[in-house]
Amino acid sequence: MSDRLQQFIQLLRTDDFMSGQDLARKSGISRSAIWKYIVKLRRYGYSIESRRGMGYRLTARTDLPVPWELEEILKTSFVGRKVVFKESVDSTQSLALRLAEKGEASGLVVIAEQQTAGRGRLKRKWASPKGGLWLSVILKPSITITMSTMLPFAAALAVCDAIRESAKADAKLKWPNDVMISGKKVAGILLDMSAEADRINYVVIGIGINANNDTSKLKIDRHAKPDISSIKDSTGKEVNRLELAANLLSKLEIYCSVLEKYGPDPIIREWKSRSDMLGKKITIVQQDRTLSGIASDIKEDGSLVLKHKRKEINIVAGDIIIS
Ligand code: BT5
Repeated sequence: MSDRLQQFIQLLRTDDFMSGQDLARKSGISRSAIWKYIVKLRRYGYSIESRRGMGYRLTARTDLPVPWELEEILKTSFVGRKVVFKESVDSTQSLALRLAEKGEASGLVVIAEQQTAGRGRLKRKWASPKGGLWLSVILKPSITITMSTMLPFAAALAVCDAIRESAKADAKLKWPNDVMISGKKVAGILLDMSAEADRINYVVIGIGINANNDTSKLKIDRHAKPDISSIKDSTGKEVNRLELAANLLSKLEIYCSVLEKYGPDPIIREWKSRSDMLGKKITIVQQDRTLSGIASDIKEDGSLVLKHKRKEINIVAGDIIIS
């Protein structure tokens, strides 16, 4: 986004209508290009009133987390200080991985208004139409490879807290990486990592939040459909995605630095306090087996302890159904 467009938005923000001529003069954009800028901003979700003989006036700002708006409200020191925004992309995760491979710094965030090939864990598809919040963050944390299993937990905490704050919804956590409202999945987390010997080169944390998208229209695997929702569908109100994203990025920065400084304990403690599945009867669906029992604890490595026929079994992967 050029500085010119940013300046253009500043000019439109003034209370009065501004003529095309004045806009052109003050922004340095040619008169013939003014209309193109107006169309572009409207496409990004800005409401701009135009009146014959009077000019243009900004009546509502966008709620999309575009870099120039995020920059104004972000309170982080490095996460989100550089943002790549796409109206449409195959997957923010794939793009962020390519950028990380090229040497982009820790904290870079890729955000898309929609994804055409969004992905979940185990190469599953992640439906990502307009209205949601789809983003990936490059991080280079100073932690051991073993401790990296805690990163999705730190990210889930950040998502949970950001939803609680920005949407005033009672978000809860479900193992391993789901964020739920009223028992329905509203967000998921994905972790990709590049490491050598005992050193992490970088990780890319992908976060998908059904914010204002209509989940009844999502094209996803049939089995998961009854258990999913969006923030809007579950609260009845749209959430401001710009505020949600800013909140999320600052909490992600905080929880990752907690992990770096103090290790897994505080992350697991906070995670447990936002989850209501411990002590409940659950069924774990894994690729080759299904197990039922009581979810009894989360261990330091992020594995779930399942009490099954008087035995304790450590579960490292799987999908959970809470009875
Ligand atoms: C996840 O996988 O929950 C991780 C999702 C991560 C998505 C983000 S979006 C930004 C970044 N870029 C990407 O390409 N990905 C990340 P998992 O637990 O495996 O859940 C996947 C399953 O959830 C699918 O098999 C579907 O059944 C279901 N699903 C698909 N789209 C969904 C949606 N929008 N909301 C809820 N469930 C969905």
